[in-house]
Amino acid sequence: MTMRRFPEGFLWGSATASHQVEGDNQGNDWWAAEQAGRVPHRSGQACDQLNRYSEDFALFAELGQNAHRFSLEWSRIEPTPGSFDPQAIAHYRRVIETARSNGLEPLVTLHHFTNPRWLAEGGGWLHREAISRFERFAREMARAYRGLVRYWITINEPGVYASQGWVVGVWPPNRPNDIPGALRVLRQMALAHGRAYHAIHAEDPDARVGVAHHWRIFDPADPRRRGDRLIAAVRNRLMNQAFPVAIRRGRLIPPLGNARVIPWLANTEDWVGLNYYTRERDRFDPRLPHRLFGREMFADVERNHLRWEIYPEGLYRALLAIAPPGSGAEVIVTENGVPEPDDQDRVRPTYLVRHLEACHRAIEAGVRLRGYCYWSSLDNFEWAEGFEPRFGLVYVDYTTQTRTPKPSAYLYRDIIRRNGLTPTPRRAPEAG
Ligand code: IFM
Repeated sequence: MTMRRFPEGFLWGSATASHQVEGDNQGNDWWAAEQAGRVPHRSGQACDQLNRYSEDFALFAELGQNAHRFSLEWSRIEPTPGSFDPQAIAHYRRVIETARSNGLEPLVTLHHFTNPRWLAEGGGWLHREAISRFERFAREMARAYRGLVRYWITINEPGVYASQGWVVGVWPPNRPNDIPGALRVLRQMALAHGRAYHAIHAEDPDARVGVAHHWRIFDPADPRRRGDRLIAAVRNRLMNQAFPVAIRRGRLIPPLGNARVIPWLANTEDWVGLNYYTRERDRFDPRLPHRLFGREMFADVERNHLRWEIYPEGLYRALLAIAPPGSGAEVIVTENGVPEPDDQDRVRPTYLVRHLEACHRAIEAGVRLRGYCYWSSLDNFEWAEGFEPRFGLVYVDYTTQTRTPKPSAYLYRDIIRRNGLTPTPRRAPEAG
């Protein structure tokens, strides 16, 4: 088999988010929930990246990467409604410039699960004005970093945010079983994305604006059972498709809205961000209305440390579904990765290669894939799971804050250097 090359100029990066790596994020609703014991773990200093971004970015560049995805912490930048902190803006300017000076193309997320406390306390994403508040923030950011940021991501995983906060209820604002709340949040976020899209373009016509969509494969537990097929299809439509359809066609399809076309919402995606991790197999269960009548079945398959199925074929399927060949859509994998405990790196090398093989097959099938960001650049705070699952290419000792690249970081570096996959590069090479 010959070398499988990726397109010229392919973006090879890794990803993080502010609350997971920065530390000391006292102004946001996650921090408030941590202090109040409404979530099980505290983020504390996390990876202290607020102070260590410069060394970290130099390390990612040394590891061959040419792109880096990270988020701006809204609560630092706009600590009270409508007043923007010049020091925080200057800080993130240095962060973006440091990424650039290390040869890392910045992919910048505006909303990655956390909200300023004032927003959360004032009704959060359920409030009608969340849309204009987010639009104002997006406009300010595009103005502040005009010419420095090409790839903007307005919102990370809106479906996950809505379901973890309002359906499962384990994330702030901790509202379990509130399905109407979740649907309203999704609808509000779609509208907020649309407004932010236009605000960013008004400030910087060269900006390329997208969303990081979480895409999970939903398959029926038993393909012969009609109920299982139905429930998998319903979940696929709600969790995977509702949001992309809303912002592409400008239609808030039921149950998000009345399917009327909102002209300014249509085509508000210059590129598609895809976060892919796993597949779920669904069984119809009439006793679980709050779980949309479905239950996940755990078949005997390869699973990661968090019990998510490892299913590389799903990345191929997700790419074809979200950016079909011939549609013209450009896509970047904005997240894909695997957790392991402690400093283990047993699963990751093979995981990485198999998922990149899936990417390459998708390119061959005609998908316009422009980049791949592994999640995560370094171990970090995994929300309700705390620090125990480690997704990083780089190990973090949280006591000393030392960083140690794992073998998979060097494997990734070698793939990047070749801009392609050799026939069987599954063994991690030595450091150096
Ligand atoms: O850590 C998260 C990230 O914040 C959003 N996508 C999934 C990752 C792994 O769970």
